[in-house]
Amino acid sequence: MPAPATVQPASGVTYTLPSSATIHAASGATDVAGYLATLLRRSTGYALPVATAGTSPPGSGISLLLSGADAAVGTEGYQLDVTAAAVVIRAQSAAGLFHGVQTLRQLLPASVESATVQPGPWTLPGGRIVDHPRFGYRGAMLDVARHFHPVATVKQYLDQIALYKINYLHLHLSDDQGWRIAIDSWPRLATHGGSTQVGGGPGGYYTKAQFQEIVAHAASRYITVVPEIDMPGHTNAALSSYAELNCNGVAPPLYTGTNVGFSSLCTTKEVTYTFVNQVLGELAALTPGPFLHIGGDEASATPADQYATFVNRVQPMVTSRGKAVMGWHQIGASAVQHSANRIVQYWGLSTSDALVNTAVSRGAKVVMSPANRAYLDMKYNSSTPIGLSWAGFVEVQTAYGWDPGAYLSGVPASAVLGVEAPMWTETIVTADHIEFMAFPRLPAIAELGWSPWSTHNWDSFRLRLGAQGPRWTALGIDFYRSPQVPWA
Ligand code: TNX
Repeated sequence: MPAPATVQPASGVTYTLPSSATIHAASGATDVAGYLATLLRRSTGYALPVATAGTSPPGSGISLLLSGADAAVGTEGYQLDVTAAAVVIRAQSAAGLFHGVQTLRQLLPASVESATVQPGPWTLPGGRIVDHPRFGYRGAMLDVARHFHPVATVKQYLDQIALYKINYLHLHLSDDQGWRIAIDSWPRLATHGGSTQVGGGPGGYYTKAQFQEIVAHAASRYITVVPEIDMPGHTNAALSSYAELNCNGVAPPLYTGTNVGFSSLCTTKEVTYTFVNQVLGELAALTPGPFLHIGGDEASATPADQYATFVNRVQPMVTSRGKAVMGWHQIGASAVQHSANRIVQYWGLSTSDALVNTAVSRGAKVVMSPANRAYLDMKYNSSTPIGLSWAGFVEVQTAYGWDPGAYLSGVPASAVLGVEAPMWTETIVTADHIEFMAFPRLPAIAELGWSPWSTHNWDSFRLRLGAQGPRWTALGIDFYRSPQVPWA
């Protein structure tokens, strides 16, 4: 999970990890080898020393090599060979090896995920997998604005989404209810704007050091962080922090409800552009990844002509820092210009969208997050205790049953950069809530992003998904036991 591109089982062949095994790592693969060793030591209790490998596999143990892979693996894929004597993962990049390690985990018994030593034996089926992703962007989004989620929760979510070869984490860092990242040039954004959340709890924000800690943890899981500052709407927390950002010069109170579409930066004031430019400058400096997300959704409190003027002025503030603009698909409005390598994120309910078509005709790429399929904050059914239902109920089969490459009319697969599963947190307060809403739907979206469409098959998917249950239990993940899935 996700289904590999090609699998050739070797019938009757198995490999059993001996207690004396060594992990051999090519130079450039030692980080991944260390990650694998840490993971396997916990449940096997074996020493599993990491040694430097040459270019050819040593014939025993587990090898992670950066040469000799089938060319089909590309930049992010891997080749995994399991014989009676050894396990060898080959890739063209450390990211490819990391993805191969996720597959290796799933070939071992579920108890390999346990935090304490388990009896084994640690046996895997023999064969060859040659695997690579369908799409380059496989994302998850966490809204840390409606309810603040501390660094430890974000790190744990990163560890969980990495299991399914997700490679982007989009952090929704600002909204009406909270501003969650320290900005030196506008300090009240965090100290005042970050001081509450939906329902009126204490909120919180990330210092720059904490944000960098998240970025670094993500990088150790081969995940790139996409930070979002939502504008010109969804900005009450900023407007409350600085009176001058309001057209009437009056700061509104902080907001702890769940309405949308009532706030707007003052698009006719020059100070607004100084503000946005400084915020994006500081954010770009904290972001090694290629994208800055500028939001742009539900700006109903901004007149349409001013919306376009605003986005047209903001986009160059992103590209001048060497980043590409990402935004919700409303930035596809025809009065808004294209900007280099722009990404529009589709979150609508329909299978055709004029704004997306306009953006694509000008060269934009699309990340697919249709709310009635990919939103992890939608309830599973009418009795789900948390979540929203404005886009409908989203059971596992609904989350799985669509093709991101052929979903929107007029948007060919070649214009689709990938998929993203957003988790809005109006009702999602704890790490446990995040797990319950993400599992099992996140793996469904991850498979749509990774696996070739030729492998798409609900009957196979639900069986493979059911087999993940004991792994989640061993990992302490509290998941929704969908009646659509035969849980192992
Ligand atoms: C719509 S989707 C929103 C968010 C809400 C979400 C709740 C989008 C771009 N905007 O502001 O949190 O619905 O599901």
